[in-house]
Amino acid sequence: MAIRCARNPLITTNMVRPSKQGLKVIGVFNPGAVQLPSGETLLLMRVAENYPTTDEDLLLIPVANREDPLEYRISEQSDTLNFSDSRAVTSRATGKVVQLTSLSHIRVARSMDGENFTIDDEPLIVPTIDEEVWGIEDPRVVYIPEMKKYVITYTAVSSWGVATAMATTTDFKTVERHGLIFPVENKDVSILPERVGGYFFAYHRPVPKSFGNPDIWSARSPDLIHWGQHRHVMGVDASDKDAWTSNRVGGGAPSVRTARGWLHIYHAADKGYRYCLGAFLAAHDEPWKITACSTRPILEPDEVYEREGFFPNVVFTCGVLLDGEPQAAGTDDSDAILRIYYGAADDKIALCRFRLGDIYATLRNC
Ligand code: MAN
Repeated sequence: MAIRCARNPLITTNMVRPSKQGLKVIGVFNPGAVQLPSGETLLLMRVAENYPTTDEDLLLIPVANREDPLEYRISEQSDTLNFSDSRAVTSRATGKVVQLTSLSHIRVARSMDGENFTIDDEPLIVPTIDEEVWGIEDPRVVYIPEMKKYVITYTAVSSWGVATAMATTTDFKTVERHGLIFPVENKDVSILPERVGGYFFAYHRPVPKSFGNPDIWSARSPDLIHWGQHRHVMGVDASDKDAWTSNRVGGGAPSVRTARGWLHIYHAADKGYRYCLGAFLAAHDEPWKITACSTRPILEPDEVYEREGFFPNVVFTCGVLLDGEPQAAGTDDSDAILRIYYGAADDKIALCRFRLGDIYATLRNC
């Protein structure tokens, strides 16, 4: 029932100019998406870069606040460091990440038909503050009518951990930064496009360390900066070690208003770090209450471009658009088309479409 775009993958690394001379683009993925009043579709893409080298034994990693790359000699350091995860170098002693293998920033791609994109040469947002020196990742974007601004939430990474920062823009050429809104370790933050009961709502994904799991939570805020009244929304399936949601769940793009509630497309990973997408509906007036959800994935990494890449077997979305005007609660919007822009195997961007009715048909009470 997922209708993958025949042009997939829509955006690949060779279409993206490096942000600085000497750097190489190794991934373009996990984009946020927004449709402008002109009908133009904008993607806010995560672009990952490192320094190219012909020496397979050498890793040259850019860091935001330094000119020269960090050098890792794999053969010399493999007694103490583990290089098996393409995304990060970890310590063999502690199992903790000591360095990511690339530096990400946020770049805009623009399209009138939603499939053919022109990519800006310059980044929209680059890592700047100390809490971002290992990169900024996985942007979500939503238009907030009362502010007349687009609000962007993105993951900010440093040796201190993974946090979520916020920026706003009106023109997608310049941004105003608002600093961190959720401290470490918390990511996958998406904001509802409307206030509910006078408050803004966000889904977020803290990672508990002593016990508990990486689950989806909600929070509310009077001003998008101060967040409180946190509630647990959806958890991993801890009862089945092989479940597609057994390892982690996390929110995707800002929810879209449908006739049946707020529709949210989320990701889930199993113990083998295979990432799939699922959907849930939440009540219009109580977005922390899930009324129906997927029992099986709505999108799985089946195609070659989803199975093979920088980090294999991943479909991951930060950008979902519902075509047409939202229908009133209780009406039938089954024929409306949902576009899901997603990262495939952590290095390219793809698109799939769904009839809303086809998603509804898969959801069960949970
Ligand atoms: C994490 C995030 C994503 C990434 C997946 C799969 O959840 O860092 O950016 O796509 O892992 O690697």
